[in-house]
Amino acid sequence: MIKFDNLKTQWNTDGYIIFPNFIDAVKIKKLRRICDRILEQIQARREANREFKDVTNIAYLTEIQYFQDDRLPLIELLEFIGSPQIVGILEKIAGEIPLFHNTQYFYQPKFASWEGDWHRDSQFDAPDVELEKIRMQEFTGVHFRVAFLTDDRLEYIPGSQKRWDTEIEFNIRKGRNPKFSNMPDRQRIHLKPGDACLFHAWGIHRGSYRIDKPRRTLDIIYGWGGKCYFTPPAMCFSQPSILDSLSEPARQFFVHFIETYRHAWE
Ligand SMILES: O=C(O)CCC(=O)C(=O)O
Repeated sequence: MIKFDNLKTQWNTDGYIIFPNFIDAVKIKKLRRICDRILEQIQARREANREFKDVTNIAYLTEIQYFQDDRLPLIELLEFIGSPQIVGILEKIAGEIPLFHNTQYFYQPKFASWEGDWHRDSQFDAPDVELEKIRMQEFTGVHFRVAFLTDDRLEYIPGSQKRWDTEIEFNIRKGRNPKFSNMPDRQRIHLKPGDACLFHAWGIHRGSYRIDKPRRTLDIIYGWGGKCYFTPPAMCFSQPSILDSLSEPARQFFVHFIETYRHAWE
C-alpha cells in the first residue's frame, strides 16, 4: 500500500522515489517482449542501412510504425503508460492530471562504455540560463521508469530539482567536462527487476553506459503545469481509432494529451 503523504514529502525533498516490486514477473515479461520487439526492429533497420551508432536508447516507442503486424502490443503499452497504477501516483504528486510526453527504452551499448553528461532536461534547447530558469518554474517534467533487469546506471543529485546549481555543479554541467565523475552529493539509483523509479527531470542527473552491464529499462516521460515548451509528436494518435481500443482510464488520459497538443499538431 503506497502512503501518499510520505511520497509527497520524499518527492519534495529528494526529487526521486523508488517503488520496489512495482510490477511482477509476468508483467516484466509482457512489457519487455513489447520493447525488445521494437529494439529488434530498430537494430535490423540500422544494419540494413549500414548505419551504425552505438546508441543506448530508443524514443517514441508508441509510434504506429513498430506495430504494423499487430496492434495489440501497442494497446498493452498504452494501457501501462495510462494506467491508474502510474497516473494515480503522478496525480497525487502533481495535484492535476499529468500529461503524456514520450517513452524511452534503455539498453546497454554494443562496443564501448561511456559516461553521460550531467544535465537537467530543462537545459535542452535552452542554452540561455535565464530561459532555462523560467522553464523550470513554469512546467514540470518527470521520468517514470521500470527496470526489466537490474539497473544502477542513473545518478541523481537529490534536492537539485528545487533549486538552481551550486557553483561547482554549474561549472560541471555547463563547463568543459560535463562527464566529470566526482559530482558532489551524487546518488546512484539501484533498481532490481520490477522496481520503478520516478524522478524529476529538472534535477541534475546523468546515465552511464557499460557494455558489461545488460540493461533493459522502460522510461516514460510525463509532465504537468500546462503545455510542455517542446511539443511531442502525435505518435500513434495521428490515428484516432487507437483511442477506441483503450480502457476508460487510459482513454481519458490520452484524450487529455491529444486535447492539449491538438492545435500544435495541426
Ligand atoms: O538513465 C539514463 O541513462 C539517463 C537518462 C537521462 O539522462 C535522461 O533521459 O534524461
